[in-house]
Amino acid sequence: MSTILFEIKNSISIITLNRPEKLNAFNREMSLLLQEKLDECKKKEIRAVYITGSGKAFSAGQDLAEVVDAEGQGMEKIIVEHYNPVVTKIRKLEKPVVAAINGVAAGAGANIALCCDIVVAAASASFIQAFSKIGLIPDSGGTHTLPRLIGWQKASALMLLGNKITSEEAEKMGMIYKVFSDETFKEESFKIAETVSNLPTKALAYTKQLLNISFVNTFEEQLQDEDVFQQKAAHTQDYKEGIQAFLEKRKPHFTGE
Ligand code: T3D
Repeated sequence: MSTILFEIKNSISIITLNRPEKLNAFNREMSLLLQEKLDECKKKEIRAVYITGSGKAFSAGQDLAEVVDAEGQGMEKIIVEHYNPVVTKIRKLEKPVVAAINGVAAGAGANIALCCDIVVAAASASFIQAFSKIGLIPDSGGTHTLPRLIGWQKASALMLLGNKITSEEAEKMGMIYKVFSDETFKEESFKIAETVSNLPTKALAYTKQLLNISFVNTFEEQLQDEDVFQQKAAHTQDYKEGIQAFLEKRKPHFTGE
């Protein structure tokens, strides 16, 4: 069985982290395969990405058995070749990425989830910045992403203490978008992917790019960048369709063009 399952349903690529017996902990093979699959999502026909885990976890982060293996990768390779490319590819992908957190998300597993565009979780899921428990610092962009999501103080406490929080707590503090009951989670989380896959893909990509730079830009710089991207959006077919559909009082049919 592959460590990453990949399926395309309509225009949505479904990526499933698939080492359930290890709580979908990342070994080298899984990290590299995830990168490969994220690259495949650049294809024009893909208009949304849905990432989840198989079994009871989303991901327990780095496979800790692999790091003590004498034949395994050193820390430098793990960060530079496994995690940094994954989170960079997700942030740069010009498609919305929905993370559907079905169970525990720990360490790099949590921070990969949190860099996705829309993060939803099952009621029984949980999040842990597990790094401090094993003498590491939070990686996979966590020290950048988490304070921006929930504020410096809460991020600091979660990262230093390494406490497990429930998905409800994560939702309350703004770490994730929504929690669904375990019974409806699969269906509801996938509906979000379906919804975004039918929206104007290019406008969503431009929005994502603006969000990527919004915390480093000054207000004036951001206004200039909004102008640039709005001009681009205004030249898309989907913009024409959006206006036409509004004037004709019908539902728009966006194609991603
Ligand atoms: O060098 C580097 O490490 C650099 C990279 C850093 C990136 C990182 O992600 S560092 C953080 C790594 N992750 C962790 O520290 C989390 C470790 N896991 C846990 O704390 C707990 O397993 C969980 C809180 C995630 C879940 O707890 P629980 O009680 O639901 O499950 P469990 O019984 O602990 O785990 C079930 C099995 O999965 C168990 O195997 P077994 O005994 O049934 O054969 C356990 O050993 C295995 N497992 C869980 N997490 C990992 C793992 N195996 C390898 N690596 C793991 N990360």
